Amino acid sequence: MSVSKIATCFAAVIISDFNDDGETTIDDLPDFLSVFGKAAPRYDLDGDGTIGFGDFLKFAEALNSTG
Ligand SMILES: [Ca+2]
Ligand SMILES: [Ca+2]
Repeated sequence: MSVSKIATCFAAVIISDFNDDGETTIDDLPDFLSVFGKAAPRYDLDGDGTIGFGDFLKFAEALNSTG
């Protein structure tokens, strides 16, 4: 695995670690849902300005990548 690929993986996990416990798990989902449909940059994983389904997909990806 290349260094840049590892860095990308790592960033994806950190950005979706909403409860700051160091990893993306199902425990981060309640925090995410609490801002669904609102403007919350911390949770805006796809960068479109609001929290929506696109962000949920990114979260699900990060969840999968952590196994
Ligand atoms: Ca977490
Ligand atoms: Ca978004």
